Amino acid sequence: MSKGTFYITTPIYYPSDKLHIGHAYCTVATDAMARYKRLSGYEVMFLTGTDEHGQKIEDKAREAGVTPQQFVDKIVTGERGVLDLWKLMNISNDRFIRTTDSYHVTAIQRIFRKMYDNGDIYKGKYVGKYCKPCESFWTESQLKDGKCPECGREVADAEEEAYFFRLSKYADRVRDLLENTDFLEPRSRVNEMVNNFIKPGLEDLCVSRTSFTWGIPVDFDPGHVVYVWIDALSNYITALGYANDAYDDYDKFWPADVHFVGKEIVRFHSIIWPAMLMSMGLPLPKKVYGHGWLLLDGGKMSKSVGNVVDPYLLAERYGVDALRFFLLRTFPFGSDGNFSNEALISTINVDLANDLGNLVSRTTAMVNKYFGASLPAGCGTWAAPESFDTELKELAAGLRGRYEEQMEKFQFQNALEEVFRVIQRANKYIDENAPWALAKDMDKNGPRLAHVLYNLLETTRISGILLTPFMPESMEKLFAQIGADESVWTWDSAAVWGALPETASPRKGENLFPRIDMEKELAELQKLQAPPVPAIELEPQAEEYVDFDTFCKSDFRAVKVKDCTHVKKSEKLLCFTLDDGTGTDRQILSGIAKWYEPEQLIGKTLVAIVNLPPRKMMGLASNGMLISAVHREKGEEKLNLLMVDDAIPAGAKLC
Ligand code: ME8
Repeated sequence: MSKGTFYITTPIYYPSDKLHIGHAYCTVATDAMARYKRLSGYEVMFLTGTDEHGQKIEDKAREAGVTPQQFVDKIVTGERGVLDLWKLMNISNDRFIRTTDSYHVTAIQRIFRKMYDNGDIYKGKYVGKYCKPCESFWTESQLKDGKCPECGREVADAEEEAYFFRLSKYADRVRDLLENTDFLEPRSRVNEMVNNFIKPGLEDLCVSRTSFTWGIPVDFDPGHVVYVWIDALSNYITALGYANDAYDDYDKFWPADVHFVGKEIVRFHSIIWPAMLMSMGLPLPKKVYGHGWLLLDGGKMSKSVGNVVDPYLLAERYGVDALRFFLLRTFPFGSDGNFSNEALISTINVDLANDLGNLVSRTTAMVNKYFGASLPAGCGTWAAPESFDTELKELAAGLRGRYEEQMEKFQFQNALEEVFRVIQRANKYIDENAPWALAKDMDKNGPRLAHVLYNLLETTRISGILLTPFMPESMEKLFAQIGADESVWTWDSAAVWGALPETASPRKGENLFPRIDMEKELAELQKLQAPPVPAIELEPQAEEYVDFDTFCKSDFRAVKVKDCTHVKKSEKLLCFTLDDGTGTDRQILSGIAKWYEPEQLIGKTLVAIVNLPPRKMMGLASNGMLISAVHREKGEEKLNLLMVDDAIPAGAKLC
């Protein structure tokens, strides 16, 4: 019998670059939560996906020389793309949405029209600031030192005809939602939203663009594409079939139980998203939880900063479960956490190899050594329990309740702390009972020894069930080793002491979490994580000699750029007006527009060969050639004009 439904989402990721461990953090947390809810009897809908529109993607695709669709396809479905990463991380999502999916496109057009028809979207003129990397509009008052308040980068002036969403109309209702309900957690994020965004006055939001095309066209005004955040946020309902026929479980799962989102996008989820839903007359999600960032060297791990950690590398070396466990065991979900290789290895060594791994391997080895295939019947009860027997049993039997309390608050770290308190207690119990001493006189102590080992197996089983949402594969192996079959891996049995049959057959198996040599491993990781040296390809050197007198005939001179412009109708050519020291300007055309903007070059001192015969290009005369250095990097041609010290006067001969 299902306890009900549970709908949980991650943000949908920008396929602008390969995802890193920071992205995996939220998805692993969502996965652990979804698995926990399934285990405890809920019918779960776990949604994730990709947010594929916007100017940033359009620009990147252009740089890569492919269409935006080809660009996103490669990052989403290509080798080591988004889908591969979720497979690697053992993510159990029930659905995956791409905002380029046709059903979503249709649904967004309907949603936009609905908000327009009810008067909440109107046409106006947008004047403001736009941060391209964040795809965010800002008003002057929101800028921080004139820059994007989110990423600190330069913002550009933006003015265009645009549609606006009457966000201001919903300011009071949203404020009430934030201040007087548990809609947004952790609570600290509420003050941030109210003080930074609502109190200064919520302005209407620009929700269409005309300056690029990679987006969902407004169907009644196709020059406009829908603002990416309207498109992206709506994924949470379109993926259930809202305003489309691709799915039909909107009524079953909406409103969502929780949206997990990174702290920098709480603003969109706790202000814009509820206001959109209010405008559409739809129920609001029950909760938005804003988690912290994974930091590296104190800064947010992000591809544009270049400080990312590759999940493939870590998962291949330590196993996916160890990595999943580390992410949720080490950092409190609501706060930022500093990633380090030391912390990762130390968590694996202390919690997994020492505490859990040792408990399993010592217990199963002792059962096999002292009793063969299984413990004797009757070992589960002991007429006169010692105080430490009672303590261990009570602690283990009550674990599920304490764990559940933390999981319901998304406090993964605390839930795991509860489990490990029991595991540590069990290891202490081994020392208190000294089974190796009991085993010296099996006739006298055999039944007691069997009871001690049964208690250890039972504690391991209960802990294993509650660790399953975090480490699903390893826990299956653990159950096999302690001889627990599926009937005693269940949520119900996690609260029942004694569910493991006394005569279950444990067997010592492979070491679940091998200990890592910290020093050696750190050195190895440092080598592996060093940024790759770009592969530079050079032109092969000429094999033929050129005779000296011929070479000396080439007249190389320092020249100063007086002016530089694009040549009309040519994508490649720049036209230079140069001071070559003769007193008469020299004009040279050069096919370097791909690498330089004309303004960058004015005033620079360059090198030209001036005694080449004049040539005409695009109807313009070119008298000589500018000298550049060329090479290839990752297959792409790179060019740098040779620039010399500005102290060198125009016309100086180079020899
Ligand atoms: O924001 N630590 O996409 P995104 C923790 N498309 N979380 C991190 C992180 C880090 N170092 N780096 C990124 C978007 N994230 C939008 C979402 S939802 C309707 C649209 C998290 O790919 C980040 O906080 O830039 C965000 O929650 C998620 O990865 C996706 O980021």
